Amino acid sequence: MILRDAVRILVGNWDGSYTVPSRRLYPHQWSWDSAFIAIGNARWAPRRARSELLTLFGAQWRDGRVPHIVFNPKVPLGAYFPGPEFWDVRAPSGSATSGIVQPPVHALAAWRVHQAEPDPAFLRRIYPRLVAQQQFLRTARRSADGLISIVHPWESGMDNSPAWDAPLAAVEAEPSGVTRRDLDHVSAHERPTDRDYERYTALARAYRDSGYRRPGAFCVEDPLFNAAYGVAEATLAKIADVCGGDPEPHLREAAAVTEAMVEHLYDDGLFQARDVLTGCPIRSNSAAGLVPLMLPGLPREIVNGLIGTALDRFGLKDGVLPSFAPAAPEFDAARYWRGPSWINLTWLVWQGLRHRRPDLAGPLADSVIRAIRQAGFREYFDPFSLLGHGCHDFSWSAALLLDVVA
Ligand code: 2M8
Repeated sequence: MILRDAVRILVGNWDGSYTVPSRRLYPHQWSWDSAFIAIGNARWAPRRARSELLTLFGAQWRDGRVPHIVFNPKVPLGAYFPGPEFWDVRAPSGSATSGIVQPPVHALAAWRVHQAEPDPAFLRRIYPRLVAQQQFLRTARRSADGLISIVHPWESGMDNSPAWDAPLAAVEAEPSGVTRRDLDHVSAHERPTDRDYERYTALARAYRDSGYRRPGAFCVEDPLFNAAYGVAEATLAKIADVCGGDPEPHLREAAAVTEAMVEHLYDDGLFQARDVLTGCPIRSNSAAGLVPLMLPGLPREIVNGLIGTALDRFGLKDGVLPSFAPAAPEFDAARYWRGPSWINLTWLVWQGLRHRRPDLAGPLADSVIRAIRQAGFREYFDPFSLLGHGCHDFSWSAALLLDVVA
């Protein structure tokens, strides 16, 4: 029944060649959502999964960047803020897009789609695009330490994570020009604040006005984003193998970023973000710091440190994984990325645990099923009561359930 409902939601959110995250709140195509959705669709409709990824990469820019939103021209202007008129840019395909990116989990998605239904032609088509996506990050965003930076909280995918409070405080808010549409659909206490939005808008505008070249007052190295980048390289090695390419450079790059992360971002049981503008670590209790568990070459003592933290600070054994450690003062069980449990974040950590600690991975997968059984396919969940928050019929919650139970 629950599986039938998951498929029903994905069918309802399908737009002909890709899936919207949610009909009303997010009526366009989002980058990392499409990767998670493809992973789930691979379980019952691999053709759709391939289409999902190829449609997204159809809007790739010449410099290799994969925009975080591809706008649907049929959706009325003003239905989502900030919309195409704000970003004011088009991909070579002609699609209106945003100008920022999201965590590069797409190589992993492409590989999972291929595993579900082997299709070397699909892999050969998408491989050069995935390589270009990584190349953009190396060219435009890599520091001397070998880490990739993000220039907007939206690029982290965990928009209002408390990890961004300090770097965001340095950004001048821009009260004018913010027309929030999210509050038409979800109550204010479950979303970022107006102040957050004023800063998001100011940052996006500054980046846009530089031709999407120069970061504004926010530039950080995020452990989730860098882990996704490293996992992408490790996965590209497998894809290169099938496509007759050379896996070696990808393996070297995966090892290099893993080493840089261990050296510069790991601190006392958790990976932390670092502020590129001040050079200072951003110490927080974000579950983003557990996602590097996915990296295949992570040293054993670091794996053990992360697992200890997941158990002690995040209550891994007791139930669903919160996005922020509950004992921390910034924790908020209902407000978006400041504490609630998210299925995609849980899935990423689950991937990291599956082969290392099946005894912990199993209950984590069960917690996804439990949350959805109790609250439905909500966008996020109170990690204690499992009360559902955010929008209903959320695509990646449905998609990743299908993967977790497969
Ligand atoms: C949320 O972000 C968008 C901006 O990109 C928003 O709040 O309007 C985040 O949860 C992000 O991770 C996600 O990709 C997006 C669509 O589901 O929504």
